Amino acid sequence: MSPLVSIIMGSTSDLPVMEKAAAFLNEQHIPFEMQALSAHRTPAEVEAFARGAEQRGVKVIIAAAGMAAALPGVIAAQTALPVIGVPIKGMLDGLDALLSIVQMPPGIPVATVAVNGALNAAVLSMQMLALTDADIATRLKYYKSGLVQKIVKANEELAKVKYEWKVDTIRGINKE
Ligand code: RP5
Repeated sequence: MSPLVSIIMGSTSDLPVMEKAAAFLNEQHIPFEMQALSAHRTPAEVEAFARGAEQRGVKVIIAAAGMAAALPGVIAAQTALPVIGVPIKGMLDGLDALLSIVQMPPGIPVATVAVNGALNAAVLSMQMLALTDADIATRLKYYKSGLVQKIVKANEELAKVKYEWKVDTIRGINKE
């Protein structure tokens, strides 16, 4: 089984955040790999990874880093695969990593998710894979319909909350 998604992180200190991406891909039965590589500490290994990923069958790269987060951009500069960047909250509430990852020069995009947005990175990678894989597309539809059910349930719970001045509404319309 060769990995379709590659999760790369700058350090194992990023793992508590990136575990959410791994758990989601695992639940969705999407083969993935996970390794630590650093644009600053292991530049040669980052280059070898980025240049070889497509040939190994990887379709999407999720790259996470904190602080002066060069990793996603450096990978994107060396592959035609889509790269999803996850800014890790370390210093400065993650703003340093967010800006480092999102502010890429024209021609070398990194699809940047929220600070610590590992789950969304994994969902976005699934959406990319679903474009060309019917089984993954079916599982993605099921996952998305689960999100609808979550809000349906939330509204059932909120309907039970009673206040003297609370008017019962359905989607912003007064219930008769
Ligand atoms: C970044 O520096 C890593 O992605 C990590 O978020 C941060 C700190 O790394 P460690 O000093 O914990 O290894 O490159």
